[in-house]
Amino acid sequence: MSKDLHVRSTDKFSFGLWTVGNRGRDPFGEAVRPKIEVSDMLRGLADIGVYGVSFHDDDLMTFGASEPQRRAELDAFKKDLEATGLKCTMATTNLFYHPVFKDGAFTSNDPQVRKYAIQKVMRNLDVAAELGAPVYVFWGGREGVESPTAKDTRDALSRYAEALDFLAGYVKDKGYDIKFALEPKPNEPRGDIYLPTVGHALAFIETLQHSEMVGVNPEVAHETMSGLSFYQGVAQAIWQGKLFHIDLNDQRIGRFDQDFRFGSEGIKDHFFLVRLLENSGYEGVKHFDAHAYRTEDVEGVWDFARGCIRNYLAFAEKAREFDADPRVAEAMAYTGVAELAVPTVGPYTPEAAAGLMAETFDVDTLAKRGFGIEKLDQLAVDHILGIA
Ligand code: DIG
Ligand code: MN
Ligand code: MN
Repeated sequence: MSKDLHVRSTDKFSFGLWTVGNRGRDPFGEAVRPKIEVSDMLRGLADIGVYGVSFHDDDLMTFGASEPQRRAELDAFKKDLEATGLKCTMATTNLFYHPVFKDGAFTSNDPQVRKYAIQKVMRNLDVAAELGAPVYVFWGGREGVESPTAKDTRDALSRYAEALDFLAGYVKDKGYDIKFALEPKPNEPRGDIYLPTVGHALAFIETLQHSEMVGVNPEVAHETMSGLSFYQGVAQAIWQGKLFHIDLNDQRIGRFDQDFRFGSEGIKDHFFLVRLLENSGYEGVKHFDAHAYRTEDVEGVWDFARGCIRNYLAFAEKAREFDADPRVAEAMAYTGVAELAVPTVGPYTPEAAAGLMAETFDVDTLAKRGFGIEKLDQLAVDHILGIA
């Protein structure tokens, strides 16, 4: 009998409309599932304890629709939110599906396309503000190249920064309570995508005019595609106060963007990721940007959604058990985990430098120390496997 795991009010799980709405189309095959109406999505998500939903403009309002039709579609969504109690926790723009964006949106070589992209975001920022979405994500899926001859990267990054600065100015001018979160990805659909990793994005943000309102939205699959540790990228984003949102899913390294159910692949990685999110004071939503296997029918889609939540809750429970285990505290003390939190020399002063210079170190004895990390890591694996 599977163990019951219950969603807590503090969990704040959220899903993109495009996740449970994914119909299973892929580059090699047609859709395999019928369209799920937005109202049915919201009811289904509310039924499994979800807190919020996110959307691309075109997920919600028909591309190219008249203002009255957009308004009608938006009002219907607002009614569904009210009926289900779900919050709108993030909004974003589809700047990747329509052929007009084939050479990029903010970084298209065509200035008319660049202007249209910025206008498309402005229109959806108005919608995001109306729905109370606190975070606006920018995933630049088409911002990149196949051939380096096509764009001077320095110009592309300047246009990217210019667009974000202009849009941040729009948000401030309108008085919207919205923060921006950049979502890195190394490639796919473009041969190379700008801002490919959390590190690139964090460095880029510091060049922006309103950097204080711009953070990152790291995605498990994307950082893993780069061969990097998602956990380490999230930890640095938290350390820099820039984890504004997060895309949880799963991925096997060296493959296309799989967007698997959270917890279906990286068991140990996600144990430590969830422990970090739970212990770091991260107050944002736990957003799933994933979709069911193409093999699934609509019932399988809800198995997928429940599985994302179940796995997060399971990792959170195991992390609590791990941190409550006195053997773990003892092993951590031996390893010196808490010692790393102690400053080494503190701020520079000539006196501190002179004092350090005068110190002597018994390097041979220091070199002999064992840190006991095998024992500590095995305790983590024991807890993950339920054999602690
Ligand atoms: C893909 O990982 C991207 C798009 O689905 C969307 O723009 C963003 C929102 O989390 N993730
Ligand atoms: Mn992805
Ligand atoms: Mn994503």
